[in-house]
Amino acid sequence: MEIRKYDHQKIEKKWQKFWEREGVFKAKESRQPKLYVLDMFPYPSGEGLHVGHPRGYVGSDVLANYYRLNGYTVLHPMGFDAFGLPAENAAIKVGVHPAQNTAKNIRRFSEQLKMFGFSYDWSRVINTSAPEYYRWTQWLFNLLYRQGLAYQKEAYVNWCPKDKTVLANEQVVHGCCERCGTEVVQQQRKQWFFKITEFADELLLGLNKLDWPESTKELQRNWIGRSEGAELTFAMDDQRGSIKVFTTRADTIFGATYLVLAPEHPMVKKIVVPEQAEAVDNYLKQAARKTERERVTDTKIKTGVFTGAYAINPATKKEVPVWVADYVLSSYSHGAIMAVPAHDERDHDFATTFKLPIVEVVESEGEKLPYTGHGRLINSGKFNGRSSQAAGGEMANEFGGKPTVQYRLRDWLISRQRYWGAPIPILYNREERPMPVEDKDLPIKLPDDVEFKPTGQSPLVSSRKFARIPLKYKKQGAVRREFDTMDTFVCSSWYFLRYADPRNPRLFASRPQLNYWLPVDIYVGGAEHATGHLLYARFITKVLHRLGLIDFEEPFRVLRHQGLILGEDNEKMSKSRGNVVNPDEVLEGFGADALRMYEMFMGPFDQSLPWSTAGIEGVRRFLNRVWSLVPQKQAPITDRAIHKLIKKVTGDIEQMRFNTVVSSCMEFVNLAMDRGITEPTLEKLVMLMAPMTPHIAEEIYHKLGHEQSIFTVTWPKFDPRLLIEDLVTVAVQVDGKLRGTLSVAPTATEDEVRDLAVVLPSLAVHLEGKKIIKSHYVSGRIINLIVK
Ligand code: ANZ
Repeated sequence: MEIRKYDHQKIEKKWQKFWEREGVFKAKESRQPKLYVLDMFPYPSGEGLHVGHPRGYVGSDVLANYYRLNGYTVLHPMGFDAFGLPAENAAIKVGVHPAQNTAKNIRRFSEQLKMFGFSYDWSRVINTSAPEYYRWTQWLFNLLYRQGLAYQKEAYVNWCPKDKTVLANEQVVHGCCERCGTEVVQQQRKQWFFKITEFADELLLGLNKLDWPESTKELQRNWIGRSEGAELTFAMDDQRGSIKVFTTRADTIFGATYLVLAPEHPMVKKIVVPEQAEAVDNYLKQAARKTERERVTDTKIKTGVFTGAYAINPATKKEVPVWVADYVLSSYSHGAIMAVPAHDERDHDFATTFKLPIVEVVESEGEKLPYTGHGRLINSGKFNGRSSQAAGGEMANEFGGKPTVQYRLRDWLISRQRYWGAPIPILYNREERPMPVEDKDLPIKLPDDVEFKPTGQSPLVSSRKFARIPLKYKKQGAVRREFDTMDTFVCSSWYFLRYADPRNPRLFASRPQLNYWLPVDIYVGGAEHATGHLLYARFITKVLHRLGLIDFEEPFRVLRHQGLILGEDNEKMSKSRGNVVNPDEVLEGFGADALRMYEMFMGPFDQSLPWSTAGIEGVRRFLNRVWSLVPQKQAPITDRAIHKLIKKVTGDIEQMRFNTVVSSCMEFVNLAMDRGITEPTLEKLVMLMAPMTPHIAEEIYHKLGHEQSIFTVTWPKFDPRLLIEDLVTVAVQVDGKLRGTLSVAPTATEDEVRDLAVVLPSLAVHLEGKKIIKSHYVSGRIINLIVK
C-alpha cells in the first residue's frame, strides 16, 4: 500500500476556521446532561507556551470531545491568570508596562493555543487583570470583609534593606535578595489575611467525598494538620506569670526537663535575666534573618539560648530552665513547648547540643533514645506501670491541662506590596481605621502612572491618579487608599465560577448559570497546586456556599494531574539547560494532530516523561498511514475488529488511559493495511480518533461524503456479539489415542485446555485411577495427556 503524506498545515487551519465559524464548541445549555471540563488556566509568561503546557490541555480536550460525542453538553473554557510578579519584574528591568507586556503575551498564548485545535469555547475567555474581572475579585474581598473573614494583623515579610522592598518567597534565594544579593531580613508589617482556618474542619471533611488523587488529598490533610492534644500551663518559679504549651504527648510530662519559647514569644523579654540579656538579644537578631521554612527544614544542629529563668513542671514540681530556640515556631499554637528530650527527636537533638537532662518516662524496651512510640510509663509517679497511650488524657487533666485541637493551617496572607494585582478595595481614615469601598463603586482601577523602581513602598503610593478619593468617602473621613494589591491566588480562587457566566455585569455569575454548569466535573492540572490554589479554591467555594450564594460545597468533583514533559535528556526543560522544545516548530513540522497524539502516546497521563523526536516522527507516520487507507467493498476481518477497538477506546478514554488508546488504534490500522477496510469501518475509526486528532478525523470524515462536523455525530457503539472470539476444536488424546474433542478460544493456554480436558465425560474411564504426568499441546489443534 502506498503511504501518502497529508498537508497538515492546510487541513488544520481549515478546520480550526470551520469550527470557529460554525460555533461547534460553544457551550450551550440543553436538556442533555452537562459536563464541565476544566484546565488550570496558564500564567501568560513572556516565553510563550512550551510543549509541557499542552499535555494536560490535550488530555482534557480528549475528554471534552469524547463526552460531546456521547451527547453531553460540554463546557470547556480557557483563560489567563494574568496578574503577577514576573510582568512587574520585567517592567522594572526593561521598562515595559506590565499591562502592555501582559496583553502581548496573552495574544501570543491565544494564537498558540488556537493552533492546537483545542475545543475551547473562546467566547468565554477570561483575563484576571481586566477590570471587568477583578471588579468581582474586589467584590469577593468585600464579601469576606463584611463577614469578618478578611482582617488585618501584623506579620513577617521578607525585606531587602538595600532595594527597600518586600520580596516574595520566590525572590529570596538562599536567604538573599534575588536582585542585589543583599541578606534578606524578616520585618513586621500590617497585612491582610483571609480566615481560612475557620474552615479547617470543613476542608478536611470535604476531602472524603472527592474523586481526587489520594496523594493530593493527603497533602491537603497534612497541610491542614489537625492534631488533638492538651494545653498545659507551667508557672514561673518566681510566680511572675506562666507559660502555656501545646502538646500531643501529655503522657510524657514527667520527662519535660526544660521549656522552649519561640524567639518572637512575648515572654522572652519579660523573663530574661540581666546576665543573659545580651546573648538573648543577639540570638533574636540572628533568628530574625531566617525564614520560617529555613527554620523548620534546618539541620539537626539546633541553635538556642538560655533565658536564665525557670518554670515549674506541674507534674514533677521541679524547676525547669526556659530556653529560646528557633525550632519552635511562634505561629503554631502558643509558640512554646515543653521539651521531652527522651521522646522527641528535635528536643533530643537540642538537649544533646546544650547538655540538658534527658529523663526517660516511656519504656523503650531496648530501643535507642529518642523513643517516640508508646509503652509502659516509668519515672512518672503514680502513673508508673500504666500504658502511656491510655493515661495521656488523665494525666493532662490531673496537671491542669485542657484538651485542645490544633491546626497547622494558617490564615491566608493575601496582601502584596506590589503593583500588578487587584487593588484591595479599602480606604483609611486619619486613625488608619479601614473602611471598605462600596460594592457599587467597584472596580477600584489599577492606575497606570506608577513608579516601578523599588522605593520601600507599594508602587501604588506613587500614583497621583490613585491618590484621588471620591468626595463621598472623604466626607466619611477617608484620607488614603490601601496601597497593597491582592495575591494572584485570590484571582484564581474563583475563576472557574466566572466561566459559567463570563460577561455578567451585575453579578460574579448568575445563579441559574452556576446551577447549570457547576461544579466542575473534571479538573486537570499540575500536582504542585495541592496546597495552594486547590485549597484556596475549595475555601472560597465553602465561603460562598455558607453565605447562600451557591448551591455546591466543593468546586472540583474529579481532579487529575498530568505528568511533566522533560527534555530529551530526561531533565526538566529549562532555557539554561538548552533542552526546551518549542511547540511552534513541532506544530509547523508535524502538525497539531501529531503533537496532540504524541503527547498522549508518551506514556501514562500522570507520569513525567522525556520528549522524543523519534516518538513524534513515529506518530506522524501512523497518521500518514491512516490518511492513506482506501476503503474497499469487503473487509470482514476489520469490520469485526473495529468493534473490539470501539470497546477498548471507549473504556480507555473514560479511564484516561490515553496511551493505550493510541497503541490500540495503531494495531488496528496495521491490520487494516493488511486486510483492507470498508467505508463504514473507516468512518468508525476516524470517529474514535476525533477526540485526540480532530483535524485529520474531520477531514477524512468529510471526504467520506459528510457535510456536518464530525463532532455533531454520536460515538460509535460496539456490538457485543461480535466480540466473542471464534472457537477452535481441539482433539484430546490420552497416551496418543483420541478420546474426545473440545471447543476452546484460539488464545487458550495449555493449562486452560488441560483443565477443560480432564473433566470431559468421555475421558473419565481412561483417567480412572491414573495420574497425568505430562501433557503436550499443539496450539488450537491437539492436546495429548500422558498418564501413569
Ligand atoms: C511534648 C512532646 C513530647 C511532644 C513528645 C512531642 C513528642 P503536631 O503533632 O505537629 O501538632 N510543638 C508544639 N507547639 C510547637 C511550636 N509552636 N513549634 C514547634 N513545635 C511545637 O506536633 C505537636 C508537638 O509539637 C507538641 O507535642 C510539641 O511537642 C511540639 F514525646 O510536646 B510535643
